[in-house]
Amino acid sequence: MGANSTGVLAGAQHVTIIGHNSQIVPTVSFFVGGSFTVRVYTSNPDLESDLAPYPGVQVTVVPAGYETRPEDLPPPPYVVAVENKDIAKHIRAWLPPTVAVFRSGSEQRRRASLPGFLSLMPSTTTARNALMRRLQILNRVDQLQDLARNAKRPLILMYSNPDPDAIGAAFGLATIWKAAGRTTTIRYTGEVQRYQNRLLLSYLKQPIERLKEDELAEADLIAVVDAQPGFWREDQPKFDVVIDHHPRRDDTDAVYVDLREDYGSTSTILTEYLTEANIPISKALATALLYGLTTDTDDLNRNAGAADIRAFDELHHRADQHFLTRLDKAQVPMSVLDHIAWGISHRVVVRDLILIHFGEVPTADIMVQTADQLLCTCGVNWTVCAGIKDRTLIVVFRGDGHRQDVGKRAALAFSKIGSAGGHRTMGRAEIPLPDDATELDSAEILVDNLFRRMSPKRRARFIRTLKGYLKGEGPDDHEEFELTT
Ligand SMILES: [Mn+2]
Repeated sequence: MGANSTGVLAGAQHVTIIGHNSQIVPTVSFFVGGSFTVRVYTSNPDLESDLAPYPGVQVTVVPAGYETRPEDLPPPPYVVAVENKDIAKHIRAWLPPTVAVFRSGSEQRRRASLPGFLSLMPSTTTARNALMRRLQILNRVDQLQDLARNAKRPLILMYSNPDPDAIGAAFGLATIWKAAGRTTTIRYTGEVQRYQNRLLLSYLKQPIERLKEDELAEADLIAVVDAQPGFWREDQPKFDVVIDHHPRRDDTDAVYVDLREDYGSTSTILTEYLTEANIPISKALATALLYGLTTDTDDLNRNAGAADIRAFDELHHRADQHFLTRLDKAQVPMSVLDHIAWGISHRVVVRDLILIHFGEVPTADIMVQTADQLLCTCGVNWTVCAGIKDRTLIVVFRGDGHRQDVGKRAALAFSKIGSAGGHRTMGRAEIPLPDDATELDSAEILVDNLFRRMSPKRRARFIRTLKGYLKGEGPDDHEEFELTT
């Protein structure tokens, strides 16, 4: 890549090198290779002929000691190529005020010498460690591909209901095996339940299906990703390959095992294999791997380390961002919309709180979705949504965690009469209703426990309002307006 092709380097096509040490010829060669024009000031007259073969290099011989500043010194950046500290100081004194002053050679040399100079090259140790890491990964990819070359029917199995990380990792491993000339069957043992995961599978257009009875017996190379053989409590298949980031189980054993507990996702491991081995990552694969990585690490906020951030960097420009946005936004089931609408128009606002009591609900998901959605209201720091399911009053708390701990609030209000708790931004209480309690009585239980310090008069007004809402009409049924074909 030419230096002109990137915006970052566009302003630095010229460099001035000052000195005479052994690094000067390789340094000039380095910059000429990047299409830089190079100006050299040196006390060594031989360098004039040594550097003659390099195009775009202008050499000026200066008196030894570098005590006189040349009149025609170009603007920064500068590379100082001397070993002697005093001479380096003399040269630094020539230069205008700038941060772009390098010392030739690697980091190690610089540390042992002078402050105030940037290092031109990473240290040999840094470069060597990066290469060793890469060689280890390449060795792993060789092992994996050898296994595939010796097999006719490779099978990747995902445990139970596959999540995005398992799907991304399976697709990644199948791609590595495809590069070795094998077509891999990808299967799961449970069901794909979450809407997002079904959407992902239909987007990927890969034949990823539930395991059929004879497929396991027919396979001659079996891998598990994002799980370990011990996850199967019965009928555990005999696995040849295990790639996972869950804590190692004592009984995990296979021909090929790669377990990285310090990685945020299994998709990260597969991304490393693919990028280091230079195996092309399609848009669909990048999308699956990135979705696996970001769901497992909560967008790099949880259990994410340097490897995960590197993988994110490799994937995000290759992935289908519009589809990922769709996956991210698709959170509310259609059937919940009318309940959210009812909730919004029957809300009670107490300072920075929105409280809604739905009464009897078909599913507790209604409270969860509504509490999540209404937290986007300006001036609202927490939401509490209650409802009754199976004679249990379920109270869902959501907060921004900024000024309050809703898990603590949930516990404080309801732990004496039911199970209650959570963490700073999410809480939940489940209170079994007494046999004789009606839907209307549940409003009293809710308000009396949640607002113990409120004056009885205000509390009574509060309860009256909620009861009024519960006696009114419930959510509309919008089915007739759906124009789905
Ligand atoms: Mn995972």
